Amino acid sequence: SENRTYWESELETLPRAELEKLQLRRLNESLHLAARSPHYAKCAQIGRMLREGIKSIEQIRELPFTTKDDLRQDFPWGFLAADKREVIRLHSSSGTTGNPTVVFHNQHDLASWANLMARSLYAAGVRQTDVFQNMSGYGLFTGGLGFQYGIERLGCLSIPAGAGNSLRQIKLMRDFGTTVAHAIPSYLGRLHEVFLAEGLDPRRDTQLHTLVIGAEPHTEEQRRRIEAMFGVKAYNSFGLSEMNGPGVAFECTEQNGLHIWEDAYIVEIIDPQTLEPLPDGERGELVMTTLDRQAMPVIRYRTRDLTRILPGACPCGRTHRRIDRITGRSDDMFIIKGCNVFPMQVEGILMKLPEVGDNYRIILDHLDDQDEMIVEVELKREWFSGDVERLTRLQRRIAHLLRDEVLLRPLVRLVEPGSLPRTESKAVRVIDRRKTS
Ligand code: ADP
Ligand code: K
Ligand code: ZN
Repeated sequence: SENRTYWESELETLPRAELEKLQLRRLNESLHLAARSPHYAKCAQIGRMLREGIKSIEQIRELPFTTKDDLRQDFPWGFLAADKREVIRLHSSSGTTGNPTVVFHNQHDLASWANLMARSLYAAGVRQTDVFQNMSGYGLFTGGLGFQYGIERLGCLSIPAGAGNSLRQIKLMRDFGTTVAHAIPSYLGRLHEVFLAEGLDPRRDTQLHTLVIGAEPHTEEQRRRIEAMFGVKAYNSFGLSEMNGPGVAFECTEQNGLHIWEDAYIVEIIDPQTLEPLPDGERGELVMTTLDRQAMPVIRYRTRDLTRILPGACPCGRTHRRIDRITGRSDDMFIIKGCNVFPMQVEGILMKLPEVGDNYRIILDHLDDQDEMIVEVELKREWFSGDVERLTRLQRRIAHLLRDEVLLRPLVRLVEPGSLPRTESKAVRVIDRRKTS
């Protein structure tokens, strides 16, 4: 019924010991299935483990990792563990950089994914009575269909709006009384500008109460801004195509980390250099194993996403552990003048400043014989005025705050709102021009 706390109370609140028993049983099944694929059939460790039996979850550490390169090399059929006739959908990365990757699903897999998605949304307070507008791109990108089937499984009225076309988004929202919407965080600043340009205030002129934001890294500061702009609660949604897509980990209404669904995945955090496991609380690379996927199980996948397991229980009563928001990918760190910098460090500083708007980018360039980090910052309309002295003071202050954070003084350029390029898909925050010159 409408007022229950959990989508699946028993599974979501399973005592840890039982949850681990379930994981062990499912790991066994997943390894059996995986061994049918050409890629894992070659894996001697899996073969041995299946012969000798698995006694504890920790034994997973004896198995090799799977990387994005493995998926690329064995593209397209190498990871398929089922008869082709049984497969009913694939999602594939665009492959604009390097070879593409592909993930296959059968009936069971898609039902399981839709259920995880419904469970996630339910935990964030979404109910059957909500009108849900999905402003994510459809097609091969998993944010479209992944959400769509979850919304329908939950029973909301779904509006598959797709990405972009802000005027149409706003019209749909107002015509049908949208109460929940899903979008990437970098798009929402743009959407808000269009609301204002139309003389509308989303806090007053829509019925939105919840936004689901994800698919790209963002800071707590950016979340709070989005909540203030739209007058809603915004919940962090994490997923990746290799592990289905959205519905892997999700914030509950406590907003204190993302429950990662451990009946469907085994979660490890490793040191990305030594590859050794890290204890709860320590930040490292997230490694995941599918437990409820048949057509294409993936074992110990190195996501490259950096996070940590949050110690302690969540007041909501769910026993599935929580990960902290993703602070970046091990491969999006850049090094300039010997300093290691993550784009989210820059965002964290910028979004705390009330003068700063919602878009920025970092350019790495080779100027006058040395490498420079240039931070272009869009200001809020009311701040972008002709008062040069005031702007110069602000520019110095930003450079100073950034230097304290990243230990390198960047060149700061203050630009007009709306002047930086925008994408309808994930934001491009860093442009490295050093290699081409
Ligand atoms: P692509 O790799 O083509 O971008 P995916 O949808 O598979 O397509 O992207 C998954 C990646 O997106 C994750 O590995 C992670 O880096 C990022 N991501 C997804 N959700 C979040 C989130 N809530 N916070 C931070 N990063 C996220
Ligand atoms: K409904
Ligand atoms: Zn919780």
